[in-house]
Amino acid sequence: MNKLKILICIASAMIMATITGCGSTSDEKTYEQFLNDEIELDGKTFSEIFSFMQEDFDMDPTAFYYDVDEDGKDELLVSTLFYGYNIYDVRDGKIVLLDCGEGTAAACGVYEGNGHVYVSHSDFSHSGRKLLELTRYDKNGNVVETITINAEYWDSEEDVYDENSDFTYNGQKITMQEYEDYMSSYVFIDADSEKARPAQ
Ligand SMILES: [Ca+2]
Repeated sequence: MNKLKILICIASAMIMATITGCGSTSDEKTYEQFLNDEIELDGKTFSEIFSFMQEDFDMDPTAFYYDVDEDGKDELLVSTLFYGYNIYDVRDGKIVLLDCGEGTAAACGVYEGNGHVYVSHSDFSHSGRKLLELTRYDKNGNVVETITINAEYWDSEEDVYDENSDFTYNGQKITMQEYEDYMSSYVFIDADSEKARPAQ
């Protein structure tokens, strides 16, 4: 290799390192600015969005990073306890809300299983039903797969399911064993999970 070729190699390696480095650090910087109330989302700061946590539950939300859409870059997850997670992504340098809970009947979470990461909406807190909907997003926020795994037992006096309850997977009837096999194949992701990183 002559001198010029070596120089070109070094120069292009440096440019690549700068581009990749800037890409990930600027996303992280945007999340940090959001967490520090330095930027707003829809006219509200982080503290304003989550002020209900102090008012209703007398506690602060916990925030952590996890790659929810499998693009190699972490999203910001903010746990709101009863409503589950608010999940934020950075697109074109701006913070966006990818998904969130809709009350306790559709609390938002994240599961890993079936070789993928899914955003969940679930109702495990009301009687007569355990409903789970898993949504897989791509990096642009488009839904690429949806799975529903439900158990319904409206007439159970003890509020527990048994072999005679209604179990479905994507609307198709399944057995209790199949239901439990599906449920145990998905692992819930929280701030203590292996690939999660604390955000504050
Ligand atoms: Ca990601």
